[in-house]
Formats: sequence, C-alpha cells, structure tokens
Amino acid sequence: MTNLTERLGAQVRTVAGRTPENSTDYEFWTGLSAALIEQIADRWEKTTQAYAAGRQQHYFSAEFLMGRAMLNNLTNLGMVDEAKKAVSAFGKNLTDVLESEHDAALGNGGLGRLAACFLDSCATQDLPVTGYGILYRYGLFKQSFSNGFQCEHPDPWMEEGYPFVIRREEQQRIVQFDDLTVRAIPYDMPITGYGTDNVGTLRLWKSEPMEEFDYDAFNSQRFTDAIVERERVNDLCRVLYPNDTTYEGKVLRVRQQYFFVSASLQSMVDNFIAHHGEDLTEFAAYNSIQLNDTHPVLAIPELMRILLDEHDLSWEDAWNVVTNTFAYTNHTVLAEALETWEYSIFDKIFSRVLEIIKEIDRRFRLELAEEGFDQGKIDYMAPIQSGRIHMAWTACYAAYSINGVAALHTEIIKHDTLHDWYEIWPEKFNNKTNGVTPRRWLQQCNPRLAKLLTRLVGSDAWVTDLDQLKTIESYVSDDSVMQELLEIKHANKIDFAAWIKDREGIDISPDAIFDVQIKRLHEYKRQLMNALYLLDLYFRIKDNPNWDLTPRVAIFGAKAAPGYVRAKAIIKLINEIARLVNNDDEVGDKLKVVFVENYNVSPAEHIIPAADISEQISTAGKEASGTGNMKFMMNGALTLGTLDGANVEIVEAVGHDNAYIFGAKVEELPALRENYDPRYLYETVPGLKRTLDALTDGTLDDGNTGMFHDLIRSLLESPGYEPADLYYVLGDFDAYRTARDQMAEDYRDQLAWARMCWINITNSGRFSSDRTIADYSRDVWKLDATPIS
Ligand code: H53
Repeated sequence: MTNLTERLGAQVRTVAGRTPENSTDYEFWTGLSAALIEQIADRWEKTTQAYAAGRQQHYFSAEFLMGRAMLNNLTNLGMVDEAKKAVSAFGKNLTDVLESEHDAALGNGGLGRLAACFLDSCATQDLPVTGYGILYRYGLFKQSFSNGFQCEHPDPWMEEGYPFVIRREEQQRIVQFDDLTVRAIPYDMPITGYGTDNVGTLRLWKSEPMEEFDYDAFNSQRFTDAIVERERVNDLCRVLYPNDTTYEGKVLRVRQQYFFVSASLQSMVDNFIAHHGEDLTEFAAYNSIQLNDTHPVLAIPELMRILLDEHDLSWEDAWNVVTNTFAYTNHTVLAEALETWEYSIFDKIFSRVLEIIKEIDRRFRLELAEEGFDQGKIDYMAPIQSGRIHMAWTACYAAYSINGVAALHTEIIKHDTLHDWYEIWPEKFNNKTNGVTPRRWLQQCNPRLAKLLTRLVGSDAWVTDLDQLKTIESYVSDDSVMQELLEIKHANKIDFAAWIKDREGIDISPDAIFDVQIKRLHEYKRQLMNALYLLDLYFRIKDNPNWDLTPRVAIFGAKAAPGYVRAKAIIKLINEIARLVNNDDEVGDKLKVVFVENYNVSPAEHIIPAADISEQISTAGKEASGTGNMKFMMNGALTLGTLDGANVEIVEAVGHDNAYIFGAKVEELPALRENYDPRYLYETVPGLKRTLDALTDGTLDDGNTGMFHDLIRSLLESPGYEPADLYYVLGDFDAYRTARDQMAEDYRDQLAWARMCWINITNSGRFSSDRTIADYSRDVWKLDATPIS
C-alpha cells in the first residue's frame, strides 16, 4: 500500500471534489475514515470468515453507545503518528479533524456504553463475538439549555455520511409483521482491537420498504398512500427511545425489538446451515446469544418460531436449542424498568409469536405444577400474567445463564428481584461485574497519564492487561512520581478549563477541586442531594466570606428523559444554583458550578481525566453497577460514594483509606425507613431548612412552573402510593456533607492526595472490561480465542 499521506489526499479529493488544501476538517475526517477502512478490509473479511466457521457468541442489544470511532481505530492500529503526519502534510491538525466527528450516540447511558466497551474487549482478545442492534437514524437527542431548562433536539448523526458502517445489501433479510413486511438491511461496523489483526463486527439493521416506492399506488393518484406506507417502515428505525432504565410502552418500541432480533436470528441460522448443515438441533453447540437486558428477549419466541415453522423441529427439540442458546443479563432492580407488554400489542403485530409465548407459558405452568408449586407462585412467575407478557420472567425461564452486573446487584437479584427463579434454578445465576475499556478510558483520553504508566511498567503491556498496574503500586511512596502525577492532573485540568471556556463560556481555575457528577439524570442517582450540598455551601460561604476554603468547581453532565418531569426540574435547579453562585462576587473563585450541555461520550473523555472527585452517590441498592465510577478511578479521581453497585468493589480494591464512603447501607435502609421523618430532618439538620426554603422563597427562580415546589414536596410529603423522600436524600444529606467537606480539607495535602489517587489507578485492573469479557467467555459463552494471524 502507498503511504497514508498519498492515500489520504486521494480520499479527500474523492469525498470533497476539490483539492485537500481547500477541504474542510470534516471532509478530512471522512477521507481518513475511508483510508482506514481500506487498511483493514482484508483482515476484516478474514476475521468474519474465521468466526463464521466455529463457535460464536452474539451480543444482542437495543443500544450501542459507541461515541467517536476515529481515534480509537487509529490507536488500535498503531497509526496515530502516521495520521498526524499525513494530515499536517496538508496543513491540517489531527485534533481538529478528530473533533469534527459526530458521536454515534445509539444508546442512552450505562447499558449502551457497556455494550460498546464489551465489543472493544472482544476484538482485542480475538474472541468470535458479533454485536447486533439497530441503525437508528436519530441517536439520543441533543440537549441544550434555554433559560436553564432542558430542550431536546434531534441528532441526525449520519446524515452527512458515515464511512464506518458498510451497507451489506446482499445480506438483507425480510422481517414479517402481521400488518407490515419490511426489508432489514445490515450495516456492518468494523470493531478493531488493540494490537491484533482481528477485526470484529457490530451489525446494525436498518428497515426499508419492500419496494422503495409503490408505483401502482402512485400511478393511481394515491400518492400520499405510497408515501405513508414508506414512512411507516422508515419510522421503525427512526429514533432511539430516550429513556434510561424506565421503558416506554409504545408499539413502535416492540416493533424495533422484534425487527432486529428477527433479522439477526435469520442471519445466524443461515450461517449455521451454510457451515454445519441442516440439522438445527446442533445450533447451540455453535451459537450462544447474550441478551443485554430484556430489550431483545423477543429473540426467545422468535428462535422457537424459526425452528418450528421454518425448520420443522419438534417443540422439545426446539426448546432444547433455545434453552441452551440464551443467556440473560439483568441491569436493574427498579421495578419500573422491568418490561411487560400488553398481550393485545403482540396479538396485533405478530400473532404467531404470541401463540408461541402462550405455549411457553402453558408448559411453564405445567412444569411447575408437576413439581408441586402453589398456584399463587405459578401465576406470579408465569411469562403471561393478567394480560401482560413479562419479558424478564420469560428470559429467566428460557436462559441457561442469568447474571447481575456487580456483586451486590447479583445478590439483590438472587434474594429479592428474581428470588423465586433463584430458588428453583440457583445454578443459572452468576455475577459478572461490569468493566470499561482501558483503551478509550485511559490510554486515549489521558495520554499524559498513559505515558507515565508505560514508562513505569516498562512497556505498554498494561493496555491489554490492566492488572499490570498493580506492579507499580509501590511508587506510592516515591515523592517524585507523586509530584509527576499531580502535574499530570494539573495539566489535564488546564486543558479542561480551556475546553469549558470554549464550550460554556465560563472561567474556572485549575487550582480548584474539580468535583464531578456525570450520568443520566435520575432521582435515584441523587443529583438533587449534590445540588442541595452546593446551595448549603453557598450559604456557608455567605455567612463567612473570609472562610479559607479550598476553591471548588462542581461539574455536572446529565440528560433527563424528555417525559421525566422531575428530572428536568432538577436540571433547572442546578442551572439556577449555577446562576446564583457564579454571579456572586463575594463567592468568586471559591465556588463555581458548571453544567456541561449535551453530555455524551466525547465530553466524558474531556472531563474524566481532569476530575479530582467522582460523585457516586446513589441510594444504596438502586444503582446496579455504575461504570463511570470505574473510569474515574482509572484516571486518578477519588470516589465519594455510597456502598452501592460496583462502588462496593472499588472500595474493596483500594481500601477504605482511599475512598470516601458515606450514607445508609442497603441492609440498614428498611429499618431506617420505618421511622423515617424527613420533616424532622428539615427542621433539625443544621442548614437544611434554609437550603430547602431557598427553592421556593424567591432566591431561585423556576420560571413560575411550580417545579421547585414539587421537588420540595417530593422530599417532605408522601403522595400516598410511595413514602416521602423515596430516595433518602435528606436521610443521607448530613453524612454526605461531612464526607464531602472532609475531602476538600484532605485535598490541601497534595502529596497525600496524590498517594490516594495512585492507589486507585494502580488497583483498577479488575475494572477493565477485558476482565469482564474473559469471565463471560470462560464461564458463560465457552469461547476460544480465534486469532487470524
Ligand atoms: O446499566 C449499566 C449499569 C447501571 C444501570 C444501567 C442501565 C441502563 O443504562 C439502562 C437500563 C437499565 O436497566 C440499566 O443503571 O447501573 O452500570 C450497565 O450494566
């Protein structure tokens, strides 16, 4: 191959239709992407062929939050320096070219980003794993603030073309609904791994009309009918549902789910036949499917349908295949997130699938009755109950493996959420603590720290074996290394301050503590508690203007589901607090509040390397795992958190001296709740009354919406169907304030602080998604690495 500069020049000319000298950064990005695809095409094909012939794993997920692809691919292929040179040969700057890339935001939050990290680890470990999802035309909405209120805008992320997905016209499938027939076209995205020739695949399906246009309808003057039909099909993949954890009960969402699992299963079955012949009873020997939450659970009845109706297997044989094929990951214990669908929806759009679910339900009831279970229990656990279909229950019955995503979460599903299933099939249950890829979340986003780690480890072996960092833990007592670590953090904070200035127009000092909470806005994540702390801190500063406190910058990033009124109220509240605090000269640099608009994967890559404090403050028992907590730790931020989700394991890894833990524990909450009186706390906890009163006494302005009154009510009054302050915000407030104040005090001793950061970084090995994937691969998927060279 000719050198990259020449190829890039040619590609840019092709996409831009003019000389590279006059082309835009975005055209350079497109050209460079094309050159990259050219580079990996042969190996990608070879990998695909190698995987197709052996045992394979398939990761079904309605969400893949990929973020940007270019830097990740360049890094994996060892081409960053070459790309820098090639781009600068035309007078461009690689950073600007990279910044012109849109985020592929085909996910809402943790669950979608986890899927993306998993693909990265699978590719890096040469594991034969393919991801399957939906090519949404609009990803997660873009967020802007208007007078502090969240506004949502569409995200047409690939409208200008996106070279990292390749349309595979010839591999299309037909997906049949009772009232609609559509073509499913696969768009394949190459997934490069670090330091390997293997290239994995993410297959995203797009729906298209059977005929691009119904000319008969058009010719007989029914022009609008022709358009309407076409749009009905296009609607299917038009938009990602913007809900995190809760689900949207829309027919369209069920259609999306069925659409992508049906198309994926068809292509898997065809591949099986091509390589292993027509005897589909052997299907599970070569294929296993991980269901990422309940969103793809329709794959269970759909595989039954394919085996029964299209390949004439008996029910028993088909069920045997199905129960050896599917593994189910649960990601939440929140009741409102467990999907159930109305029977009538299924009846309307895929009656045959419903028929199969009814038969699964009938056999389930029979099986349990024969084993002597009482009717009440059977009714509760059955796939169909009171006219609704329970996707999680169906998954638990059919799957050979059921896992939670952190040790504590798995215990909770075993003994609470899914405890009836655990009693019957304990052998199905296992824990797979989440992880994050150290390529994107350390090596790429924090090059300064990466360089130090490589120097001390003696090689970049840590990039694919993060446990290696443990070998350099002892530098904790080397003051010059600690000094270097402080300088790295400081340099990252300067970069971040410049980025924020550019984006939000606000000045922040790199000498302040950067205290960060970035995650979806949800009451259980308790951004409200953080906001109340800031308001209380503001009043304390006002009380004592000469207070010599360590300057703080509180940084938020969060999107609220468009219909989640209370979450939107919390966004408005934080923006109001920012307005109050940032414009008060008496406060000055002591406290700044920054709400980063349109938080997404790319902003996270700027924020995390600059963070000092990682806010992980969910109500104990509510956050299944969390993965942001791991990214912060890897980058040397200290956790301020509750004993929830994976925080528990982070503390286990670093020790209590190197994290700040506060608040009620899961096992304490039931008793605490019994006599819980938030109003008493409001009256008695110092500072709490004036802080809460500020929401409604004119200090802060909710634009006459009444939303701040509602927030106060949610904390102090019970609406009847749930207790007041369901998420124990006021209950934990004082302990939170004490811990956070203590952190700020401790920050003064910079060397001691650096030592704590170092312990976090060097003990983050077990939170690499490489470890998680190795666990899945060994315990659940039974896969062998399949290197192509
Ligand atoms: O999944 C993450 C967890 C996190 C959990 C999140 C999640 C979603 O993002 C969406 C739906 C859902 O049921 C759960 O909230 O705690 O870390 C990955 O497992």
